[in-house]
Amino acid sequence: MLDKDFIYESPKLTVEALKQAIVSKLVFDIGRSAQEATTRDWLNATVYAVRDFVAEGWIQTVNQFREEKTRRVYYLSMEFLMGRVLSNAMLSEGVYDTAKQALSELGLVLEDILEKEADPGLGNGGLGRLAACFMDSIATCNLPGMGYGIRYEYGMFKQTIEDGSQVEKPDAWIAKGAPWEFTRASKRYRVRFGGNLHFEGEKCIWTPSEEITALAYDNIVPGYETKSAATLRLWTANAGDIFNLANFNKGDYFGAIEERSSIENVSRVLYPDDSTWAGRELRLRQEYFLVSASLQDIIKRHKKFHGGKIANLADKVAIHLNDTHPALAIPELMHILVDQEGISWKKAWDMTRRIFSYTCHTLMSEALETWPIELMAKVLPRHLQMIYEINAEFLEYVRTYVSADVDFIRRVSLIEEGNQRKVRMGWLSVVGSHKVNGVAEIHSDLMVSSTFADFAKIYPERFTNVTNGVTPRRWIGVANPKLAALFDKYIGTEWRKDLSQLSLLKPYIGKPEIIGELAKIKFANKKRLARYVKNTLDIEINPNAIFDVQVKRIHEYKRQILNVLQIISRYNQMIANPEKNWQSRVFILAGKAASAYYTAKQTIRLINDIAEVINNDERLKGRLKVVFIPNYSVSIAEIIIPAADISEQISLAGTEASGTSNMKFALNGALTLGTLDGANVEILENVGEDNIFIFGNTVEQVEELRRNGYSPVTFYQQDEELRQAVDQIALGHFSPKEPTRYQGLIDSLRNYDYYQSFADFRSYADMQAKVDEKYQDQAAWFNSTLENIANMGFFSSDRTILEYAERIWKIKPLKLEN
Ligand code: GLS
Repeated sequence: MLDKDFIYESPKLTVEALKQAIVSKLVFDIGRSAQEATTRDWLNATVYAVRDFVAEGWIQTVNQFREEKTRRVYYLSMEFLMGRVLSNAMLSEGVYDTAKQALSELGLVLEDILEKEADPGLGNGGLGRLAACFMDSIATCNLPGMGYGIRYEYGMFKQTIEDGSQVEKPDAWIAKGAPWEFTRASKRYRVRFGGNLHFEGEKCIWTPSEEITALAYDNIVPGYETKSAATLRLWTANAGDIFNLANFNKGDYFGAIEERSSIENVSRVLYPDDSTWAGRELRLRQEYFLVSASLQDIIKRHKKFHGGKIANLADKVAIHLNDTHPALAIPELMHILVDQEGISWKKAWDMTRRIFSYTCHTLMSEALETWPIELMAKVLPRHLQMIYEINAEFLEYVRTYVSADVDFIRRVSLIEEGNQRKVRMGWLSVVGSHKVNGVAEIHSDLMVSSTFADFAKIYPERFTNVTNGVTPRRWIGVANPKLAALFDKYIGTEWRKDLSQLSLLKPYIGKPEIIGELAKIKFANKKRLARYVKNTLDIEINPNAIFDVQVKRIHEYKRQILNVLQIISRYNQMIANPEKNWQSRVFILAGKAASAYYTAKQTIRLINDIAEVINNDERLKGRLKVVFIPNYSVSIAEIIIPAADISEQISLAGTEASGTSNMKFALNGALTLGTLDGANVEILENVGEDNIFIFGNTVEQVEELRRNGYSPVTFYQQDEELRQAVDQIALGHFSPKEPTRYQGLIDSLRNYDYYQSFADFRSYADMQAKVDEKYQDQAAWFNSTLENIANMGFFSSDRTILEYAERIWKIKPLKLEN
């Protein structure tokens, strides 16, 4: 038995020690000699060596949380879009340069090794990436917190472009090995589904008919320059030793493992859609799988460290619902407290509401989850029954204290009536939480004035705003090392942990030296992106042109189509007037379309079709290029974002809850071209109107247009440039082999244009002209860039997470022992 006071002395992090560690991992953990090792073997050996250093602090943090019995937060999310880990971990541990040198002495190039790391795509877009930034901030701010998610075997699909169209390929990321994770063979829980209910007196007994096992894998999330590290626990469905011997003996080999595969399907694949999800049973099962395994784990841990006591759970535990996806945690906790722990309903409900908080990430009605009653009754009968009880009590409260108006009651009921009755998960999340927040000021305001207006009357104190943020470690430190070095030179290194320090750059505004350096860094990053584009797409782009970038999921509300219309109109003007001194531009787009979302897929095809025509038109002399970069992911974002001059954030006002790429771009010195939507509004407030290009209708104007019967065709008729662009698409100018390819798309725009692209076209195109004009004066441009950066300190996920900690979770950063 190890002495309690035994102290593990980690080796000093010299180049020599790291070299030894890497080679030792290669030989003893991977079983390869240096002579036969592949780059992937070296990657894994390096990961194992670095992981040792991180693990030490991690174990210490976990122990300290345990000993201090601190209140903790558990962040439940169906998505964590973590990105590659190694370079971030090395920077956090301060061993980046040491590792580079160690590898170089072993005859290896660090950058080649980093490129081999898989980029786990366990999320769709902003929501999942935000969860990853939050984990990074929880660790860096020494907060007692832990994330829970699903270890999907297949992450977000790989996007390839074939003949201009998106083709989805499976992303079997685990197959390459997941060297960061620790398998927790002893952390396994039974998750049960189906069956029936019966009552014994007052007591409801659930007899499930199916059972699967959830197995834990722990991922360490290192904090920056702190010993602290957070845990992200991901669950895998495991069929254990289920094997149908009867089938096997009959020679039915598939039958023998059929049940096993159907069980393991629960953690097989991430739903590749975050806004128009398919209402399938598998998704419901996935959500419950996450919730049930996580809650069992949370309660087991709590009891272990509080002498088996559960009564103080709400004092010690905060659970956060990342959107409605994990909302089943509310009835699940009630089920545990009432059915298993024998706590009274009233007391259990009081505890539940003190424990949960919920973030609403979207106001798109199709993204607000509802589950058909029949499905819920089949998969989770006890939970449905509990939801009915919660609803009855809630409606009773509303009738007594708020309003007896039948229509109001119908609207707020957790059960949607109609041909098909459904459970409203957003409503359940509000009723079962003590705080509900939106993710940017404008979004939180709209949340209480539209989607949750009735609930804001019932629980006015429950709603709040916490504006999103991003981690500067990844989005500047990893993605843009040259810019990071510039900051270090002028304002010191603290900005990585306190982004408000960027304001120390303000005295340098207008100083030619720093502005010149900024311009050089941007140029170098543009050259890096140009090389990537050349290597992957064989398209030459000119780093002296404006790099105008729109990268995000492809969705009608994000209005890639507005960008396309403006590009075509620019193209037409250049062709009509080729001798004019046109500002060179490269339009760069990237993003995935949900596999069943036809319009989004058509949009990708259209972008590639116009790229084909424009890029090959010699009359333009290379002054206009359009590039669609396939398979947008965290690691591709790390190349694109630092290279952007213009960040396109052009969603229809009132539709993008926050956006977070807008923050990453501005921090990397791109100027925002955007509508008054989401966090753009707060970016404008921070950077000032001279340093941002704002256009388009406001939320109020959008609503007024809708109220008065918006007629896109009127805008089409009035604006000749718009009309020409629209007609060209409709008549097959960009798809000569199939002239009617975009007929449907254009008909829908001309007749409905739900996201009002036509209404905003003119002000968008005019603002684009102002961009050209401003870019002519390079000194003024880069001065704006600097002013932008210096005013972006608010948008750190550390600030965001500390707001959650203080105002919502009521948890405090830990003072770490050295
Ligand atoms: C999203 C929103 O669409 C984004 O605007 C937001 O920045 C993000 C994180 O809060 O959440 N909601 C969603 O369902 N997917 C998102 O990216």
